Amino acid sequence: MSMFRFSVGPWNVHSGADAFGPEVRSEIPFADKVKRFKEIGFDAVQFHDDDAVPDMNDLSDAQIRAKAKATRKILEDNGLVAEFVAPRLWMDRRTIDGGYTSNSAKEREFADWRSLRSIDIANELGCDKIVLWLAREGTLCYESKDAITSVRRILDAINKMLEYDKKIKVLIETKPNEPVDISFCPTMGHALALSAASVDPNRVGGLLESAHAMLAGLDPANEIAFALTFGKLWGVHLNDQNGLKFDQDKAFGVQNLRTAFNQVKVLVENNYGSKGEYVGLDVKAMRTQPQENSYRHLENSLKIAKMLEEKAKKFDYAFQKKCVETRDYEALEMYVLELLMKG
Ligand code: GLO
Ligand code: MG
Repeated sequence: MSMFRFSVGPWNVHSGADAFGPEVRSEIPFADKVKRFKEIGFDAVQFHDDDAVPDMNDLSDAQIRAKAKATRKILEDNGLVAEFVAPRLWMDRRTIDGGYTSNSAKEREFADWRSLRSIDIANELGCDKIVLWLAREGTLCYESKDAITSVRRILDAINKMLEYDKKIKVLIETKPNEPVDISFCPTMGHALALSAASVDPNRVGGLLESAHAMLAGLDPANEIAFALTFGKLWGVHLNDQNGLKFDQDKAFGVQNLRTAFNQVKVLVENNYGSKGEYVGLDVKAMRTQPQENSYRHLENSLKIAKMLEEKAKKFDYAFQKKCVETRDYEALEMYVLELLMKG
């Protein structure tokens, strides 16, 4: 039995379009995805604001709430709950140059509007977490934005959210690159600095995505541990990545099994989830996959996470202690590899 509860976003089942080619699978309706998520073994769904309320830019605040309520009904009918809502601040023409850090005051206003509506949607969905993936909060041209002003603008936006709703929590999902090569909030350390500087540090934490840490050249297990040290790990996006390439969102553990193991191990050791946190996935099927394999990467990731959880629970701490005492790290390393490779 897993000690974890798992979550997934509807964008994890997608048509396979990439920067170099169009869709290769057909879009699956949201309600169908939700039904399959439950069957596969998920407990909660992650949302972008417009996953829950499509075309929200054209709706009044009241209409947005009503539509979010209807989405909640779909979740409830399938025995699922919402984990978080993330304002999608990277798709609209008004966020071409970023949301909170856009050089245009009007565009920053739009970003704030989407953020506050995300809070309304979260309230209707019955969750208290807002995730900020700061996709375009950075720049492609260093001299085009003042870095200090930009960091302050991100902080101001977070403070506005905290003030708008006194119960909502903000989780910063860090990423060093893509779609911008120069990010204002690339790592967990940056997220926690923003948390500390906010008007309510107790309500600002982090969400660590494995691949994002790797793309920063960091160890995801250590990024997780860093946030756990301060009680700030409120979400994870487990996935995998083949080195410093484009953002791949590979199935969890398929590329770097030992690193995946250490992520699960640190979560297990620290009783992650005991305060209601979910183990979230953020994985994408390979573009080569036919329609009938639309969910296979999710099934595999879940299975791998649970298998690694079992391995972590079997970890021989007495042997580890002995190895540490004699500084026999070769033996310890071999033990870990055998633990992972033996059935
Ligand atoms: C992309 C991000 C993205 C976010 C999602 C929720 O690199 O990982 O998938 O996790 O938009 O904020
Ligand atoms: Mg993610």
